[in-house]
Amino acid sequence: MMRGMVRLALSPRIRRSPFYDATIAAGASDFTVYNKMLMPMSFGDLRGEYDALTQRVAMWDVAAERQVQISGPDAHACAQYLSSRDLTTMVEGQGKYVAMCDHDGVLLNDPVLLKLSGDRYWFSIADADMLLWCRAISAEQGFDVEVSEPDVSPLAVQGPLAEDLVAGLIGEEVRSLKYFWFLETTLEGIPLVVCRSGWSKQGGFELFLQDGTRGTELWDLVAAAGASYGIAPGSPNHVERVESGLLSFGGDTTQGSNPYEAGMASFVQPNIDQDFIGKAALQQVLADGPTRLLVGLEVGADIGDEWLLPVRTPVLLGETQVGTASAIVWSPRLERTIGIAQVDRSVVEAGESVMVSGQRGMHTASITSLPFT
Ligand code: THG
Repeated sequence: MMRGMVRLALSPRIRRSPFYDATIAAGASDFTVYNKMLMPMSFGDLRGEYDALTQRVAMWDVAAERQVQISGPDAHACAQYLSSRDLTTMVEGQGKYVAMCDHDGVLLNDPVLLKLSGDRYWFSIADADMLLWCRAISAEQGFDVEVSEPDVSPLAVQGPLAEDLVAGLIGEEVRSLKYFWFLETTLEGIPLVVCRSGWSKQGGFELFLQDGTRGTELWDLVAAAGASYGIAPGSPNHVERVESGLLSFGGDTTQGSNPYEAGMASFVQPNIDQDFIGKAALQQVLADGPTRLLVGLEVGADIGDEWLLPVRTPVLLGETQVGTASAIVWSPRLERTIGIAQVDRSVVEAGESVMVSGQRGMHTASITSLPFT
């Protein structure tokens, strides 16, 4: 069924999630490697997984979204220096979507940052070695912090029925959590952080398991509580995230992309008083304007399942490559073919139509802003 099928020889360097056994038992069929950990990509029925996510509720092993913990007296200063967003008003129990950049303003990661206390933060990271980066930066800056990867593994519960399910399981207090805010609790003695978050626009929570020996137990509790809601196992959903215009770091971005080229302009504040890595470079990008923009594509062809998996394909204007499409999908919600691409700003601003290549030839596409409506 899946394009590009390979067999992956497992070695100890490829880590197992605490939910690995449970996902295998639930029928996980396809995995990727993310932060050196196996992450399920499908349970064999991508359309069924999309329907569960958008109509009912889905559960995803996203343990590969590892945490980089910054703890100690300088934790706040260190977290701020690593983030291109103002953290001064952030309070305990709050999370924020932030960009982490290098000194040239290049996007290194797009984590959700959780403030557990005044001296303890978690960067919940996308796929890149941020532990090394954070350790190096904190040491070079002389911050009085410890940088570690704690035993923490998120399990996402996403979909229109997710809130009822999690409220029944954890307690009614989860209903009043604002986006990316969280509480600490236990479920049958399993220590959890429960956060209103997740990589979909269907609503939901992530249960951050704080004891890696109890993954199967947590998975089974959620699956049992979810049975009456029609819960199904799934994974971060390629089609829904394109419909919702959510950034896939490392998928939509290329080496050297800055946050403005990744659609993260509203999460970057280069003109704040605080110093942070890449500040001067980002001020320059803001002044000059980015060279490329992350945009939506409306593709004038019914491609069916031609592009079931994320693939990169050139975006052309005449003979010239003017961008790269990182996803093209058939949208069941919009009933048309849509995509996400990085395209030269001049082409976007001129309102040009472009071409993208598919397995069966070239398709015309018009450029639109994200998210799709
Ligand atoms: N869960 C956890 N950690 C993660 C991810 C996750 N870390 C990496 C990656 N995924 C982070 N990526 C995103 C991208 C977008 C959103 C969440 C995580 C998101 N964005 C909304 C938007 O762009 O419209 C809202 C942002 C806002 O308003 O602040 O939800 O999945 N644990």
